[in-house]
Amino acid sequence: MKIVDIKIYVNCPGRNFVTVKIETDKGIYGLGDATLNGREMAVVAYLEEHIKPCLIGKDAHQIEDIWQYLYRGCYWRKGPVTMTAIAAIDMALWDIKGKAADLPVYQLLGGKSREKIKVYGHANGKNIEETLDHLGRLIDEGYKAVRLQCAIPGLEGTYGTLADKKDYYELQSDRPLPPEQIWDTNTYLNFVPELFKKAREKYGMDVQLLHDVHSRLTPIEAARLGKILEPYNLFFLEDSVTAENQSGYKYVREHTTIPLAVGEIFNTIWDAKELIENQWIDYIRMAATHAGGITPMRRIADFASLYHIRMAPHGPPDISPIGHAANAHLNIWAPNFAIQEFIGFGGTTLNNVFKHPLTLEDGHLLLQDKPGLGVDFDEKAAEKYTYKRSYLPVSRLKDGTLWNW
Ligand code: CS2
Ligand code: MG
Repeated sequence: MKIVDIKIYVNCPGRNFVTVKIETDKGIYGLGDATLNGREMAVVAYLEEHIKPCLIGKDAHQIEDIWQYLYRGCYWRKGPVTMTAIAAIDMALWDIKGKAADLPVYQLLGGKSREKIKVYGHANGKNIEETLDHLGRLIDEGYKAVRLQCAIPGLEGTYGTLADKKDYYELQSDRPLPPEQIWDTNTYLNFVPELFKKAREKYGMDVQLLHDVHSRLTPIEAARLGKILEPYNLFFLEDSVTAENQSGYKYVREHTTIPLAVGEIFNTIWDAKELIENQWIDYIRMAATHAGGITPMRRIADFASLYHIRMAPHGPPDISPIGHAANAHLNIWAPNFAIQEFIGFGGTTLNNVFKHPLTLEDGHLLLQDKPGLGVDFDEKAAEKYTYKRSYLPVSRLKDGTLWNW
């Protein structure tokens, strides 16, 4: 089965998405997600100019060899742009193989380890009371696990909080330049324990609570936060420290028993190797769209399982339904799957463009049995949602120092 064309679509149904369609001489096509929030057009260029010419005429069934050709065959390896481009090709090839075999992709991976996929939602607010009200609504909707993010008093635009929706960056689509936000670690560390104390007082210990620090602490600050939060029994504390220096997590691990999660910005297994081998973390947050696709995610899941580490794939609204479907097939198969981040997709416009096989029920995602990934993409409908350059925010300390956003 020969690849005869590769089409790349950049659309903005609520927010920017990049979609890859691989067409074959047998009339079967496959879809892949190439969305990299804030750097979409870099991935488009990589696909159009550097990947597409090499793949026309290749056998679409040769998933592994094509992955090695695109990864190992490129002298300049790794990186989010490269691996997101490779991921989209890889997802599309698995989609094609599933359609050709008339089987859902999870069957090609080895079948089901579970019938449904446990998820966690996002509760946000401009203060603790609003955040806890949102938590209560999500509990009523059936979520068993919820991430809490609350604006920090006195800090403009804290990560993950809804300022009447326009600032919830994943859904942002008209941000011509990066907005700047202020961060202050001391204010944050003095505030956030109260959020979880109040959450437990109001809702008890059953609901599983999570929190995303978004890489803003040093290892010893993260260790301090972990210790303070231990009584509130979090499911995990995410991205407490940036992980370019993986051994930073050694210092966090030595001081606290809070479960640690990291990895949404990792793009190859090498970004996580030390963390996994030393069991410095408990959950790995890598997901198909930014980690090179389904092919490497199988390897990462198996490697992590040797060290008691479980899968908790990244799943914000800036991963398209194709990327979420790829995660879902991996989650149904992976013996060491734990939890999937999922807050739904960015509104009705998105549903005009993507038809996906996922339904949310009682805090779990159900994956409809369809051949391949089970997603469809309406190119015609997508045309009217034109790409708008949009940036993620930039973060600075009060003295102007550029900080991790
Ligand atoms: C966040 C992401 O969902 C998460 O855990 O870290 O929403 C992240 O901020 C966005 O994907 C960035 O585009
Ligand atoms: Mg995160």
